[in-house]
Amino acid sequence: MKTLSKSSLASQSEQKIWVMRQAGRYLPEYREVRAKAGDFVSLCLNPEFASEVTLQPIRRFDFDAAIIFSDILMIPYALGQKLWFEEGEGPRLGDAEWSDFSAEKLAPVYEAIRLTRTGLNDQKSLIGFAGAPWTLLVYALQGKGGGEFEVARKAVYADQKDALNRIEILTNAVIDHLSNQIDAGCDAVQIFDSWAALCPADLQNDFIVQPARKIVSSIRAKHPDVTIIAFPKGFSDLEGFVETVKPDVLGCDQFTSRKRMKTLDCMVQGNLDPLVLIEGGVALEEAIKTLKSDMQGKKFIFNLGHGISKETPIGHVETLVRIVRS
Ligand code: 1CP
Repeated sequence: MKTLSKSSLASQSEQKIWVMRQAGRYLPEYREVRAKAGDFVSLCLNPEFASEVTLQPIRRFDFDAAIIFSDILMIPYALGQKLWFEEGEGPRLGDAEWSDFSAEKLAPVYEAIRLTRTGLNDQKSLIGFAGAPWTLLVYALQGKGGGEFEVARKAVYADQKDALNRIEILTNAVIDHLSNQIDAGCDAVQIFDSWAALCPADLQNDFIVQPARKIVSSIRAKHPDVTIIAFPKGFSDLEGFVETVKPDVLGCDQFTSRKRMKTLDCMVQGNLDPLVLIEGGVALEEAIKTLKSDMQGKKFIFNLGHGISKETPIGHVETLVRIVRS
């Protein structure tokens, strides 16, 4: 029985924990492999390196699940958009002139999953992931992150028909990419809608909720045993989202109240502030214990409210795992 399998989560015998962006720059062993790979995109597309950095946080912290090392921007890349990494800044995308989704271009990701499954303890879950269509759309139209995606959000109003057409292309690409990851060995998937908070109320149904509903129902129809986690970060109508999309687990950011998390009609994950993990000390111990006790009686996967920061001391992550399991 895998750690994040539906039956294991249903029994909730032990508190499960993993951390978003658990492979990354806060680990010296990651920085070493990253330097060997040369640049970030080459790291994502090298199966041996990608598998190695996926396993590093499991070896160090014994998290309950591994998440395959890749990036949400691999989907625009597979649609033919140029992708590169501006050193010291972040990922950049070229013009959004797309062709058909090419699973072939993502073959190294699927190979990395097969390698990782072989190297991972049989009991541990391996999570595959994709960006949600809305978040992918704003990156694809803006070409980079860093702001509030004003260029992309205006482009959506300038030609809403084109934007909706792109949402459909992205939705189908997400379904294909998640299915391929499951076929390669992932037993759980997470859909990151990191910029759901930037979607205005009148567009939320078409750009966020319906695409997510289609992704979840398609994956569930093909792979009924796979645990599906949705993370619509900062989305205003979480209740409506859960009711329509029906994920197995809803990821909650650090701003979601515990009262609200407890009343949502599915299992929940996340909510610890990444900043308190950087701060450490008594503040961290208190925060972990409070979250643990607040979630008593609710099916809950321990995680952060957003990705771990590169400034996070390794000792604080060790403290986190120790207190959660105590
Ligand atoms: O080494 C480096 O300098 C690259 C930093 C980095 C890393 C470690 C990037 C560039 N991506 C990743 C890996 C990554 N990205 C994972 C790995 C698996 C894990 O251990 O969790 C995952 C799940 C992602 C997903 C991802 N990429 C998201 C969604 C999650 C989130 O944090 O909201 C987003 C928004 C991206 C885009 C992206 N890729 C990288 C950066 C720095 C960014 C953010 C760009 C921006 O908005 O400015």
